[in-house]
Amino acid sequence: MKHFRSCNLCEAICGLEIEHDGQRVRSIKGDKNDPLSRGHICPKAVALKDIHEDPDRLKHPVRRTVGGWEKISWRQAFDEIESRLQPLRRKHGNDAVALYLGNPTVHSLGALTFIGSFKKALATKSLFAATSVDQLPHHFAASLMFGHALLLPVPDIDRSDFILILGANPGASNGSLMTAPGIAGRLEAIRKRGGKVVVVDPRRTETVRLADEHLYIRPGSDVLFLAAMVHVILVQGLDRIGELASWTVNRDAFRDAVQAASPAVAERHTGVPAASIERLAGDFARSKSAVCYGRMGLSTQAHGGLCQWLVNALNIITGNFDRPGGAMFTLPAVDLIGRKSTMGNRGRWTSRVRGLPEFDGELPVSVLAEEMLVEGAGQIRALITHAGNPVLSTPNGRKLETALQGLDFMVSIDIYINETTRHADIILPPATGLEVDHYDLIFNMLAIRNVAKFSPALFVPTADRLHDWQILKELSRRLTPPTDTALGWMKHALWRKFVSRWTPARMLNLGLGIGPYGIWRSWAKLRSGLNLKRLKKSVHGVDLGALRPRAPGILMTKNKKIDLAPPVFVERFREVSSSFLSMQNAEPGMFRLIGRRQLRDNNSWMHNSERLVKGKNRCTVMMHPDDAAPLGFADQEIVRVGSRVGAIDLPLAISNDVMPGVVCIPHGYGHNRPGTRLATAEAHGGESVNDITDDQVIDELTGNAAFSGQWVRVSAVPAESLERKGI
Ligand SMILES: Nc1nc2c(c(=O)[nH]1)N[C@H]1C(S)=C(S)[C@@H](COP(=O)(O)OP(=O)(O)OC[C@H]3O[C@@H](n4cnc5c(=O)[nH]c(N)nc54)[C@H](O)[C@@H]3O)O[C@H]1N2
Ligand SMILES: Nc1nc2c(c(=O)[nH]1)N[C@H]1C(S)=C(S)[C@@H](COP(=O)(O)OP(=O)(O)OC[C@H]3O[C@@H](n4cnc5c(=O)[nH]c(N)nc54)[C@H](O)[C@@H]3O)O[C@H]1N2
Ligand code: SF4
Ligand SMILES: [Mo]
Repeated sequence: MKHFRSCNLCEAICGLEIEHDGQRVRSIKGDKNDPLSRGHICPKAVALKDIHEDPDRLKHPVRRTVGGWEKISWRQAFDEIESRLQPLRRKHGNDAVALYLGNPTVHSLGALTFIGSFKKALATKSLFAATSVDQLPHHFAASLMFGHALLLPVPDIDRSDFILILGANPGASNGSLMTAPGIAGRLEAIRKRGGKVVVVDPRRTETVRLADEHLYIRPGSDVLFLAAMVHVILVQGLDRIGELASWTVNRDAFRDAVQAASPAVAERHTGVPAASIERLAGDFARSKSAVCYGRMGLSTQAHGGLCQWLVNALNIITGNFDRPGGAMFTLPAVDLIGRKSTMGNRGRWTSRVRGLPEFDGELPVSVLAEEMLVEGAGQIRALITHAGNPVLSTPNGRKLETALQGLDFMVSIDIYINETTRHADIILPPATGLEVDHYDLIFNMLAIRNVAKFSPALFVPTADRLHDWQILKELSRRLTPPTDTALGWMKHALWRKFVSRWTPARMLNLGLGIGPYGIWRSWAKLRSGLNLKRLKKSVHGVDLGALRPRAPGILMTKNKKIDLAPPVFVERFREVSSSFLSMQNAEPGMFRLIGRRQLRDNNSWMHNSERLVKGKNRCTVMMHPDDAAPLGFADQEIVRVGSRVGAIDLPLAISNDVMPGVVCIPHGYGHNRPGTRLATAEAHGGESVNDITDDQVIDELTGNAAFSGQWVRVSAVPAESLERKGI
């Protein structure tokens, strides 16, 4: 039998064609009829089968006891959570219970439809997410420039003649904040139609192999490169803002802000030759259409916020914003952007210990550990994690690990006992993967074409299993703060009457129905518009067309205009440009650290699939031969990489593909810590790079973790420690 669905493991949402016999998966292939992915998949898709069959995956709640994990019933689990958390909240306040939302949360329809009410029930200001180790600067820039954190422009690569890629490696990651399955073919198509693909990256990546040109850049210095690009364009009069002019404000202030950022200044700090910057700026501005795209490597660095501001600005001043071939907004079938601007959602409260401001309700996860460890009023005493593994994925993971051990209570909603959840008192495992209905609420909003697809569950979980939304709903019900006001009572009654009957399918049906293509949109649409029933009929998904210009109507700033120079950015840029750190005085043995996503990894959690981890050890330190030689290092030798917060020992991979002065280590490894229950992953342990990334090193503007460009020291491993490890 054949089953069609989309893969929800990464942002590419590839269409899958699954052969099965009702019990087991026989094969997983790309669905050629999926309007977006047209048959593309990557090796991870097949691992959906492995996750489904994984004996280490949890299927029932477990409780940690001195004697080990014990199976408990859902009832027992919910009772215990309620009886532990409610008194704690009464005594210490709601903020004493923190919530951390990990990456798969945004890949789950069930979680997304019920996480909002769960957050409301918890009513905590101690809210954290993978956002602040990831795309926070994009939201920050979108909020200040366009009026809403979710107004994220997507590169319209299928119609572009020039793509400038900074700090992204879609060749391995399959794209991010740009849902574009089969990226290699799309980049090739740009080149075939006479266009150009340029990559700026401290490493010669998989994407570089698909590009016309690659420029090395010193990690963390992109802000000056981007500023020099716009500087050249403005000084040489190459800007052609065109009709955008009538709804873009503060253009003079923007011009003033980048006035001093000449290519010569940029060269000194970035290592990119001034002549290359000038040439590139000219090519970009003169191209029929062009788009600048900057992702992880650009966001998780000390100036991530400024970088995303300048990326948007570069697209705007060259007239490549909201027009085909440039950076465009989608018109998704379910539109999650409400009518309320998020512009003021910043700094309404601050973290207790370091005083970092919230953004859109979240605090930077870099402060999570200290908020648990530093004693006093307002201290975090309990934690709920949802689909996250912050011990491996947030900076200074060891410190967080220590902090977790000191908590009064911890709950994890997760499918594995891993490096984080092993510290939980109770783990609640939801159905996942092939067992759930799916519709991509988030990534359809970020896709390079407007598409929609519903994936029904392939295997129905047994009656004793729960979905994430059922777990969240029950927790919300039990953890809603007691109320004694009439309004509160009414709300509660309404909840019981209506909300308790909601399911993800009903919510999706409503979202589709009132959405831009929906059945409830107009009388005419009653016949042809979308609702869930109609969407289900198109098993491969529906194509809703290419992206269309949406401004100025879509803008949510007060004056409905784009702010090219929000004062927050201008001021920060002034500070940064006068105090920029260069690499020139690096001592021998000191390097700038960067990360590395690899095709067969998925952050920290898919290493339990033998098919993905087999083969050569991938958790290595990449170093240029010119750096290795004077230090006397040989290829494959185990070296120690250390920072203020810790040290890890890993094999060296000497390679010409990394820039001199830089070392490159993947994240998401480190599974050989005691106490996990991941057979395969443990064997392929590696070390966690976040044992050495510093929680104090952040983008001061946005609070995002600054993984890229942190200083580390690489040295030989003392002989006695090698012996201890049996190496
Ligand atoms: N040094 C460094 N650190 C990084 C990064 C980097 O590039 N370098 N990248 C950062 C980025 S971009 C991200 S997004 C974060 C990711 O950080 P996290 O989201 O904290 O970590 P993941 O590894 O994605 O862990 C996902 C967890 O979800 C569980 N899970 C999987 N499927 C389901 C499900 O259906 N339901 C539930 N409830 N749980 C599920 C898994 O078992 C796992 O525990 O890491 C960040 N950390
Ligand atoms: N196979 C695989 N795919 C994934 C994931 C995965 O773990 N594995 N994770 C998913 C997730 S959660 C995300 S967020 C996306 C992320 O997807 P991408 O945004 O493509 O992220 P990366 O692949 O980490 O690529 C970041 C690039 O930035 C470069 N870089 C590092 N520092 C700097 C710098 O200072 N300046 C510049 N210019 N470049 C720099 C790195 O060398 C690297 O090539 O991938 C998703 N897809
Ligand atoms: S690229 Fe992403 S969505 Fe596509 S098959 Fe691979 S993991 Fe799944
Ligand atoms: Mo991410």
